[in-house]
Amino acid sequence: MQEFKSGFVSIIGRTNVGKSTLMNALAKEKVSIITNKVQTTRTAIKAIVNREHSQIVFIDTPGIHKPKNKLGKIMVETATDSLTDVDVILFVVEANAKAEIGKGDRFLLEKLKEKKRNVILIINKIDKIKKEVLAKMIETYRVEYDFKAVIPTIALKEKGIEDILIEIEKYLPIGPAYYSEDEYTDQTERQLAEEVIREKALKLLDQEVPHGLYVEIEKLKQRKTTKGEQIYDIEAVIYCLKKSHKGIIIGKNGSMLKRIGQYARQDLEEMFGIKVNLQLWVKVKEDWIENDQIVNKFNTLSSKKSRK
Ligand SMILES: Nc1nc2c(ncn2[C@@H]2O[C@H](COP(=O)(O)OP(=O)(O)OP(=O)(O)O)[C@@H](O)[C@H]2O)c(=O)[nH]1
Ligand SMILES: [Mg+2]
Repeated sequence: MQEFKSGFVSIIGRTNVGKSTLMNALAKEKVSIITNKVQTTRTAIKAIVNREHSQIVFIDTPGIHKPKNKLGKIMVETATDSLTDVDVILFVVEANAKAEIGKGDRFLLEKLKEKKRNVILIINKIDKIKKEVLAKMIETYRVEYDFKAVIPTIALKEKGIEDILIEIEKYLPIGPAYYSEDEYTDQTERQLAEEVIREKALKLLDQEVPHGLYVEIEKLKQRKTTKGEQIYDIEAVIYCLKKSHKGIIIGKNGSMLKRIGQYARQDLEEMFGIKVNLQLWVKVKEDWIENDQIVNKFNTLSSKKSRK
């Protein structure tokens, strides 16, 4: 009989390479939010994948970038901290036409060399390059590090996903499941809702406005309507850095906020499988991005259940 295995797998890489897209594809669930903007993921987010002979706990992490504020610093720390105490690391890089190793990737490679862990290199977005370039990229990286495997993927189209799962299983220790089978993430409904609202704001807003946002759910409660239907009442505040940003988020006659709310509600209804009544407010909290008390709550890695 095949013995059951379980373990933790950290997904790391530069910002915007497709880590969250990859994790959602691995989990077959929307756990982490995705946008085409940099620095989308802010905290370590777990997705649990149950297989016949294993349970794999993935940790999606904020992208590596040059931090410009305290929030950024905490984000990069969260990502690098996640390299410790995991069984496998998925190092995700983006396919590029020059087959080069960029600065951010080089920084991570050096970190990986210090850690001596099982590292699988994922070359994502291979839909953007030619086959010859991919071969060159694999070679360039292989020279730098003794990867357990190199797997090219198109996370967006869920290509290469099963290969990753099979490869990871080889390096997991024998052990029981950490989470019960019906759990697919460690995030609460409140956190999932906050992230979905932030995703829509990130997607709809431009320039520096979306990066200065954070969302807080103030109310999340189920109720029965007069028709006997179950509905979720969700009230949330979108905090921004400046008064001028507040105006942009609300938009002309409230049009922007309405759009953010509409898109978020659609996703939330799908996610929770129940009707949602969503109300959004916008408030200014100047300089929160440099405020220790606020940004420290984004450093979730140490405070959350990891190994039991
Ligand atoms: N062409 C292409 N685009 C992809 C692929 N995978 C992801 N993307 C896109 O890349 C962008 C970034 O994806 P994310 O998953 O948010 O990237 P991330 O690495 O989690 O980014 P951060 O959280 O900011 O570090 C999105 O627009 C995705 O749709 C892929 O295989 N091919
Ligand atoms: Mg992400």
